[in-house]
Amino acid sequence: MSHAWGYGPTNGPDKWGEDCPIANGPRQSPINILPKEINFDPTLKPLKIKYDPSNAKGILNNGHSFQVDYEDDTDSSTLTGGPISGTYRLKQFHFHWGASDDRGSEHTVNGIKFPSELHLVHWNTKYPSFGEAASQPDGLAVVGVFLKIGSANPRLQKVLDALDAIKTKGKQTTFSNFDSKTLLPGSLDYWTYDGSLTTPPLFESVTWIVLKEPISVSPAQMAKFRGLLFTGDGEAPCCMVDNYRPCQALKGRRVRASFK
Ligand code: SG7
Ligand code: ZN
Repeated sequence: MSHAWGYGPTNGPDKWGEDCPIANGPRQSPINILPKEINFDPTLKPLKIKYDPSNAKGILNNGHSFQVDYEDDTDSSTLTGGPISGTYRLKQFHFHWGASDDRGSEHTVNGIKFPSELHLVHWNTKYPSFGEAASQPDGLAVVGVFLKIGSANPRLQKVLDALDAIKTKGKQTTFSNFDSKTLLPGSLDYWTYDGSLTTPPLFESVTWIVLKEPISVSPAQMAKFRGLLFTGDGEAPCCMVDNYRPCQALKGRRVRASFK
């Protein structure tokens, strides 16, 4: 791959291994979740999420997705409990989505793709920073939430309304007072397994926590995601769609469920 990674035919997931040999490693993500084969683990604790809406600071088109960034210099927005030990701080959230409603999620359930998947990225405060945590086996915890087509989700609207201001790669704007907890479904039941970042550098540093219950999004709201561009100002415009990595081999890993 002689150019930057992306999701196209010449720089997409099939080519990432050329620059990132870990692409074929033992704990890659995402995976297909087969609920019937997953054991309930009664030792798993409930997730504890404490988010401070005043920590949201900006929203950025990074050329692969868009992300809402949080101030992470104190323990004001944290994830604890669940499968993790210690305290993980919220760094950012972002989404993956398809060109149409029949695909877009990274994880799948019984082979079924959802139109989008939200990722809330947290880092383990036993390390000094996100950057240092990102390559450690217990460095990151990402909460994944599926989006399914249904009624319009009013809690997504503030995020979607900000997208006009960050249409092209590299654009960012302030984004404050947003409670990301409002994006979560009613139930925090989850599946969990040891995995990786789903984009280069594909570090095997993520404890994945995938929520069972999807949140809803309307077709018109999904269309709004697809109005973003992978490209920067002055480049031939290319719509930001299908920015998901396909499922990777389980390679003997055990997936556990927090619920029966
Ligand atoms: C998105 O997914 C971005 C990345 C993120 C990546 O493309 O939001 O964030 C940045 C800072 O570029 O990478 C290290 C990281 O969080 C992979 O994250 S994911 O594994 O949760 N999908
Ligand atoms: Zn992601």
